[in-house]
Amino acid sequence: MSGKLVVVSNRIPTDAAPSGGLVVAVHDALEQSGGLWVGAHPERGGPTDDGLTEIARDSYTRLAFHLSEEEYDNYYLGFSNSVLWPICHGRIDLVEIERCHEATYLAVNRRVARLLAQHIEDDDLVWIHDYHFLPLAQELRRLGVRARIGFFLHIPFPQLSALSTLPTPDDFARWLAAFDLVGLQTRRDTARCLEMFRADPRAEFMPDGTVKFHDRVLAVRSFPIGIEVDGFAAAARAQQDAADLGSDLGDRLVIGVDRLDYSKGLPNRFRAFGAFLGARAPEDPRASLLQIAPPTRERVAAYRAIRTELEEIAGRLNGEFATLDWTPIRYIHHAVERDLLAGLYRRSAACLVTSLADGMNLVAKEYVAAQDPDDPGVLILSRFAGAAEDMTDAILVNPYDITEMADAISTALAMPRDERRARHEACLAAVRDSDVAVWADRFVACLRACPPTLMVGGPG
Ligand code: ADQ
Repeated sequence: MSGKLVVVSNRIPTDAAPSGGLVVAVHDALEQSGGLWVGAHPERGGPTDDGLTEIARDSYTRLAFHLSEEEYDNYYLGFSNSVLWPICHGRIDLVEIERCHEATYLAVNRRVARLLAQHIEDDDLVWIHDYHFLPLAQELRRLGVRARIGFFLHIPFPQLSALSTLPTPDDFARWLAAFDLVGLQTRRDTARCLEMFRADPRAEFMPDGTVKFHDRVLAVRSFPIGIEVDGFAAAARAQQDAADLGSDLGDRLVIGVDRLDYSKGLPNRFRAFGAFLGARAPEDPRASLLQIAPPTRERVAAYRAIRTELEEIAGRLNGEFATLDWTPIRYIHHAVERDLLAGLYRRSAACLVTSLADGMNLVAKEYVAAQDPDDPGVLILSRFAGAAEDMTDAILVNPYDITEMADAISTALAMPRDERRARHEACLAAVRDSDVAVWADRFVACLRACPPTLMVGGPG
């Protein structure tokens, strides 16, 4: 029998009843096993070396570490989001290397390890999430932690050549090798991770496919993340029954929902919608694009630039195509409440997901789950989103090809009902296979099955 589950993620829910797919799945897993959830305190500026602050205790406990303003700038906006995020998303042109950012990233991980280690017993399972904590297992091992430690990377695994952009490229493999299990979103990401170890003279492949790295052995597997399918579908149905979701949105609504991030391919999406508008005959029915994209990480220059670029394109296209009673592109800059979002998906004839790189993309899965199976809308999905690996019955597009995306919009809006139903059924089956509860159970079971860690310390 294993001990408790210990989860570490940058964001930690502060509500008694958390909402949102991932948060709900982790919450449910912790309710079953009891344990701890550790993350950054939502308010910055508290004491940074004063232990972990308890923010909730029920069937499990939530603990937070504090970040100073400077740490937030250097660790979160700096190394995490101006080095690791662009490297993992194939945008090495946007990497901003600052020695003090890297130093703070390592220092925050060292401090979190010190605060966390006192709460971990040998038979616990520790599950660490995402690129903010790549060196955390190495730091925990240095402190003598022997528990099984797993890592899940929510974003794409970087290409080997992009890793050379890191200030100290050899660190990446060493950080990962301190975990017992490395979980990735897709088979493609798993192949990239194994390729990195294959190219590393410090690594050796074992007959069972695990990787030996100095004195440690780790497993690398894919665990495609999903959503809470039934809950989301029920919310979409309830919205349709309960509310008139803006009748002035028009009949042929195309929806896009994203954080405003350069990885989501938004400028090309707008250009493709413009090309679709340009190609339509005057007697064709009108279609509108509803784009919901709240800005994030606005203190990073690349995020400010994408916002300006999008506003320019939307303004230009509306100037060219709008009429007194029709605005072809509606662009909303704020988050929309989840139930309303579910209803908007259900009301939309098509959804555009055009990521240039994306770990999975949950919007694609939410859109499919929200549809009326009898009269479903059509998902247009970038083949560079992790979701495309299993949702092959969506209309798959190359997000760099404006004409192909414009054609896909026409095809989706004209698609006969039988074809829409058949494609939707196949996509929904893929979404069900990766339901978020299944995802969490599979990861935890796989971590529990890892052989116990005999040696601590190890490399570096
Ligand atoms: P994200 O990059 O944030 O996630 P995504 O997977 O699409 O991308 O998840 C976004 C979530 O936020 C969805 O649940 C969506 O509904 C919600 N959301 C986005 N914009 C919203 C808005 N304006 N209003 C309300 N809700 C909004 C990262 C990785 C992804 C990976 C996930 C999960 O980049 O590739 O799929 O983690 O692992």
